[in-house]
Amino acid sequence: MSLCPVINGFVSLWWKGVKMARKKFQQDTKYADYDLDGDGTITDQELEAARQIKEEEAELRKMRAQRRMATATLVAMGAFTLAMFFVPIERVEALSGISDLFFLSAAGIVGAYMGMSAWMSRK
Ligand SMILES: [Ca+2]
Repeated sequence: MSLCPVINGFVSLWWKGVKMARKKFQQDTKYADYDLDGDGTITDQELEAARQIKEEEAELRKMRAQRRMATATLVAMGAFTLAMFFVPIERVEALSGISDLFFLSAAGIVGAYMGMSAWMSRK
């Protein structure tokens, strides 16, 4: 029976390989949603699709944030202009340096957003 330890060694090695090849997700894993077709197995294709979906969502969030920033800048420009009608003229003259800078930089932000969205839609 001198062969027995050798065979045992091979069997345990094989079993180790089998256990390593068969991976399982933990109970209630956060990756459960990645099983897109619901067959209980998360394939490489499903993981890849989930990664692409996440990337797309991140891109959409970024674009929404930029659109909100441009919208807020436009609204602020309008509000600033409207406020000029109600502010005494000497204050307007005192603030003229700031308001010039404000309008230039706000127009830059809105223009950059518009140019970037036009460039992105062409791509
Ligand atoms: Ca699946």
